Amino acid sequence: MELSDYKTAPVVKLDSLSDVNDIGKPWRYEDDNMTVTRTCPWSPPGCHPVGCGLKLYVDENGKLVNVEGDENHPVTQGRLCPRCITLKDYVYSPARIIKPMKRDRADRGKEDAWVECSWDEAFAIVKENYERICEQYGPESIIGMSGTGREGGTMSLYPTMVFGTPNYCYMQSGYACYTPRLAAAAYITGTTYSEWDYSGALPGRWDDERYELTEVIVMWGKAPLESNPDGFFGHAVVDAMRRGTRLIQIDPRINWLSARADIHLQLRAGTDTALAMAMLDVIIKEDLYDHDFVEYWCYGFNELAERVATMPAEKAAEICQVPVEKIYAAARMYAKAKPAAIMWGLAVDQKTDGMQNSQCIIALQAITGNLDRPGGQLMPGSDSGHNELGFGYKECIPDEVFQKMIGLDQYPAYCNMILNSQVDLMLECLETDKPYPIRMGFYMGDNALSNCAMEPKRWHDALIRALEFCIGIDTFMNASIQATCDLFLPIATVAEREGTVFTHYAPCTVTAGFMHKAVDCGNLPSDMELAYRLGKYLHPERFSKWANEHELVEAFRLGVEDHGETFDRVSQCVVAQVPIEYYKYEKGLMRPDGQPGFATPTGRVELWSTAYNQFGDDPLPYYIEPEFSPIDEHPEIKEEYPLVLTTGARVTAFFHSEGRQIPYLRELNPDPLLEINPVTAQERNIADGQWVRVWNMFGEALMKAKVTEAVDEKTVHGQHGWWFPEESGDEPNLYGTFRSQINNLCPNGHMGKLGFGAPNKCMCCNVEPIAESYDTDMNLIWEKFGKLV
Ligand SMILES: Nc1nc2c(c(=O)[nH]1)N[C@H]1C(S)=C(S)[C@@H](COP(=O)(O)OP(=O)(O)OC[C@H]3O[C@@H](n4cnc5c(=O)[nH]c(N)nc54)[C@H](O)[C@@H]3O)O[C@H]1N2
Ligand SMILES: Nc1nc2c(c(=O)[nH]1)N[C@H]1C(S)=C(S)[C@@H](COP(=O)(O)OP(=O)(O)OC[C@H]3O[C@@H](n4cnc5c(=O)[nH]c(N)nc54)[C@H](O)[C@@H]3O)O[C@H]1N2
Ligand SMILES: [Mo]
Repeated sequence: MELSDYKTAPVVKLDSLSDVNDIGKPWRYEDDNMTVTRTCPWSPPGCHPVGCGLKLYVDENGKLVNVEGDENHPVTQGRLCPRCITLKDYVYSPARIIKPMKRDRADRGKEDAWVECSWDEAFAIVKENYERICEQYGPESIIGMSGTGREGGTMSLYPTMVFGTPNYCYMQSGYACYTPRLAAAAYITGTTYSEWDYSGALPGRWDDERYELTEVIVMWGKAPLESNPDGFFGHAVVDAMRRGTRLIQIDPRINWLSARADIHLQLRAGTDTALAMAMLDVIIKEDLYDHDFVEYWCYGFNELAERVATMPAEKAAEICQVPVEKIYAAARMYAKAKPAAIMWGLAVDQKTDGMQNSQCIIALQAITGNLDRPGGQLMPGSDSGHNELGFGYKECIPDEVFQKMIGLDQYPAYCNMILNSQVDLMLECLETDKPYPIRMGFYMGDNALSNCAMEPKRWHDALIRALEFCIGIDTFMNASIQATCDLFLPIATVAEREGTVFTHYAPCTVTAGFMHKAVDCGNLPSDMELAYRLGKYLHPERFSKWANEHELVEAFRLGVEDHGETFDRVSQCVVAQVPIEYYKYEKGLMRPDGQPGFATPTGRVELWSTAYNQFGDDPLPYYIEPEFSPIDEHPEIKEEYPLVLTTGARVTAFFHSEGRQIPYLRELNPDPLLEINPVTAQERNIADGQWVRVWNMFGEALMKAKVTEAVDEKTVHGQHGWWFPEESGDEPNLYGTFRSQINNLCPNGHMGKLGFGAPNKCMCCNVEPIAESYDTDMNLIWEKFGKLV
C-alpha cells in the first residue's frame, strides 16, 4: 500500500440512506399563524457537524421569533443547548455584518476605516489582488486559514478550487484537534476514527434488536455534555446511563459525569499515555483480552505486550499521580465489560505524545474485541468517509505546486493525511519568508488571534508582516479580522441557508441532517455558495460542470453525480439515519479490495504500526513527560511555575470565541475564568471572584478566579477564546483579546515526531492576585448588543 492510500476518499451515499425516513411533521408547516421550518444546523453560529433537531418559528413578517428543539429528531429528541436556543439573538444581533466591507491596507487595526461596498466591488478587489499576488509570488503564496469544523473551514473548496493554493492551514499548533486521532486511526486500523456506538443509526435506537447496551464507557479527556465534540450528540451518554451504562472517567477535573462515574482517574494533566500503557499491561498480564480477535485480526501483539510491560501500573500511578488500585480497577472493569467503549476527546490530542496516546487507546479498543461490535466502537467502512478534504486538489493544483505545501517534506504523515500545510512551520514561514513568501490570506471560519493560534501575538505580528492582502469571511467582526484584513465578506447563518450535515464530518456518520432556509437577512451566501460564486468568478473553467451551487453541494458533500433528482428528493427531508453494518472486517467491508480484514498493509489492526515506522516514528507506543511539567525532574520549572495548567474545557455558553456579544450567553459566563482549588487559592490569598494574573515563560493572562474543588491543588484550568466585543477594536487593544488570552501561555513548535500534537492542556504556570478588577458590565452588554435589529 502507498501511504497516500490511507486518505479516505469516499462520501456518504445518499441513495443508501434508509428510506430517507422523514420522521415527524414535514420540513415546513403552519402552526398558529407561524411558519415552522424544521432544520438540522451546522454553522454559523458555531458547532461541529452535529445537526441537532431545530424548529424555527417565523411570523407573518418573515422574522424568526422563536426556536425550539425538534422532538422528532432520533437522537436529540427536542433537547437543545443555549447557543441554539439563542439563535434569534445571533441572527438579529446589532453587531452582525450583512454587507461586504473594504478598508485600505494602511488602515488595518482601525475600526472606523471600514466602508461598505457592493458584492461586485468586493469580488473585483479579490480578483485584482489575487491575480497580482499570483503573478508575483505564485498561488502557493496564499494561506487559507481555518479553525474548528465549521463548514467553511472543513472544506478545501476555498483554498484549492477557488484560489489553487496548497497552503490550506488549520491554525492550532500541531493540528491538536481531532486530526491526530483521525490520523492515528487511519494509520493503525486503515479507517478513520471509531466512535462509541450509541445506536444513533438504528431505527429502533436502544431497543433495536441489533443493538447491545454498552456496559461501560471510558470517558477519556472528553466532556460531551458541554461540547457535543466532533459531531457527537452528548445527550446519548445520559440516555445510556439511564439504561444502566456505567462510566469510568479519565480527567484531571471533576464534572457532572465524573461525579456519577464508578471510577474517576483524576490524573495529572498530560500523563494519559502512561496510564493507557499501564491499562494495556494489566489487561494483557491478567489475560483479560480477547484471544480470538488478537489472533485473527491484530498485528504485533507480542511486541506491544513487551513494550507496555515497561509501564507497570505502579510506575504509571506515580507519573499520573493516581492511586494504583484505581488503575487496576479501571483496566479490569473496562476489559471485563461486554460491550465496552472508549470515548476519546480533545485532551488525547493536546499533548506532544498525542499520537502515542491515540495508539494505546486504539489498542485497548482492539484487544478487548470492541471494534465494530454493537454497543462498542463503531467504525467507518470502506464506503464512508471524507470527500471534503481532498476535493479539488488533483484538478486545481498542479503537482509541482502541491509539492510546495509548507511542511510536506518534513511532516508527510501530517500534510498528506489532511492535505494541510504544517502549521508550526507555516508560522516560521510567515516570519521569515522561508522557504518562500506568503503574501495573501483569508479566514474561512477562524478567529486565530483570539483562540486558535498559540502565542497569538507572534501570529499577529507574522500575519501583518507577511500579508499584502487578507480577507475575512464571517458573520461578525472579530479581533483577527480587525487586525489583519482588508476585505470582509459576510455569510448567512444556519437560519438563512440550505445545506447538509453529517455527524463526525461524514466518516462513521449515524445521521444525515438537512438545512432549510427559514429567514432572509440580505440574501447572504453560505460558505459553499460563496466559494461557488467566487470560484466561478475567478476560474469559470473549474466550476463549469455545476450549473449552480446546489449541484456543487451534491457533488461535494453527497457524492451525487446525477444532478437534480437526488437533491430534489432529499431536499424535502429533515433528518435520516444512515444504515450501518457491524463486524465489517469479517465481511470485507473495511478494505477497498473487498477482502476481509482491515485496510492496512498487513490487513490487520497494527499494534506494531507499519505506518508510524515508515514515517520515522517508533512503531510502538511510548510516553513523553510533558516538556513544561512542574515536577522534580524539572526543578527550575517546578520552582517558578509550580502549577499544572490545563486549558479550554468547553462551556455550553460559548463555542470558542463565539457568543461573547450575545447577552443571554454572556450572562451565563460574563468573565474569563481560571479554576483554582481552595487550598491553592488560600496559599496565594486569592478569593473567589478576585482577578488574578496567571503566567509562565511564554506570557500572561488576566482572569477571574473561580475557587472550586473541580480542580485539585496542583492544577488550574483556564478558559479559552476570550475577547471583549464591547471594547474598542482599534489596535493595540483589539477588543482586549490579548489581555485575558490563555493562549499567551501556550507555545508553538512542541509537536510530536509526526508533526501532530501540542501541549495546550498540560502546561505550567503560577498565579497571583491583582488589585484591579475587569468585571464585565452586563448593563453595557445589554445596551450595546441587546436590542435586536
Ligand atoms: N488554549 C486552548 N486553545 C484552544 C483550544 C483549547 O482547548 N485550549 N481549543 C482549540 C481547538 S480544539 C480549536 S478547533 C480551535 C478553534 O479555533 P477557531 O475555529 O478559530 O474558533 P473561533 O474562535 O470560534 O473562530 C471561528 C470564527 O469563525 C466564525 N464562524 C462560525 N461559523 C462559521 C461558518 O460556518 N463559516 C465561516 N466562514 N465562519 C464561521 C466565527 O464567527 C468565528 O469568528 O481553538 C483551539 N484553541
Ligand atoms: N460548547 C462548546 N462546544 C464545543 C466547543 C466549544 O468551544 N464550546 N468546541 C468544539 C471543539 S473544536 C472541540 S475540539 C470539542 C472538544 O470537546 P472535548 O473533546 O469534550 O474536549 P474539552 O472540552 O476540551 O476537554 C474535555 C475534558 O478533558 C479534560 N482534560 C483536560 N486536560 C486533560 C488531560 O491532560 N487528560 C485528560 N484525560 N483530560 C483532560 C477537561 O477537564 C475536560 O473535562 O468541543 C467542541 N464543542
Ligand atoms: Mo477543536
